[in-house]
Amino acid sequence: MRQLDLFRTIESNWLPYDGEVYYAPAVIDKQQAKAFFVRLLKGVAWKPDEAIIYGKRLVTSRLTAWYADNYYTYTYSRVPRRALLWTGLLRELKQQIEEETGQVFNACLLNLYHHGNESLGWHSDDEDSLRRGGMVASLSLGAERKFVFKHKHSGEKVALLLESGSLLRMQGDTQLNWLHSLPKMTRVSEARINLTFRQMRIDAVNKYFRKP
Ligand SMILES: O=C(O)CCC(=O)C(=O)O
Ligand SMILES: [Mn+2]
Repeated sequence: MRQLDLFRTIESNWLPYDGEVYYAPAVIDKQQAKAFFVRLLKGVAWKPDEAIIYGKRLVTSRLTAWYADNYYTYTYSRVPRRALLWTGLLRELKQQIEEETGQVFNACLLNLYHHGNESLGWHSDDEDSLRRGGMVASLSLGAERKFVFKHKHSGEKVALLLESGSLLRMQGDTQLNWLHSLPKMTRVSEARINLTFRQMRIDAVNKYFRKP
């Protein structure tokens, strides 16, 4: 497994083939990251995540929220989620990430992990409603957590640490060829908030122009 490499720059691709992942350790300084963390903890409509697996409805202790430009419905793990509209703070963060990446994002999925026992299993962000080959820009705030990629065919793994205030960009064929996961880190007692800014295909999502 590839591990942290001190000689990498923010322009180095972390994946050896079939995808592109770039990591910038400090797009937001640690103090500011902490302030954003506290504001998001209070200001986001957090809810347990749901999945339907083998016909059973599972509810996680990890919390999530889904915000977008419009009332887009995003379905993953077989459960549809209708977006809330951006809050002022989320709009501010979105703008900062757009300046950083040169991309435009129309939606954001947030995750709140209360401690290292909460995790996210292997998956790709490859739903039809996402722009194929588009960018997923992932901002981390709070506890430092390991993040792992696994190639869908070779099984090769690449691991990195996501620091508070860091931005991970996944683009190109990454979602097509690689899975990713946030494994448990039982010794971590602090919480972490992750924001993945996404590019939804407007033609593929339901739009509700009046507040439901
Ligand atoms: O928490 C993370 O860093 C990853 C989140 C993620 O992969 C997702 O929301 O799809
Ligand atoms: Mn993901």
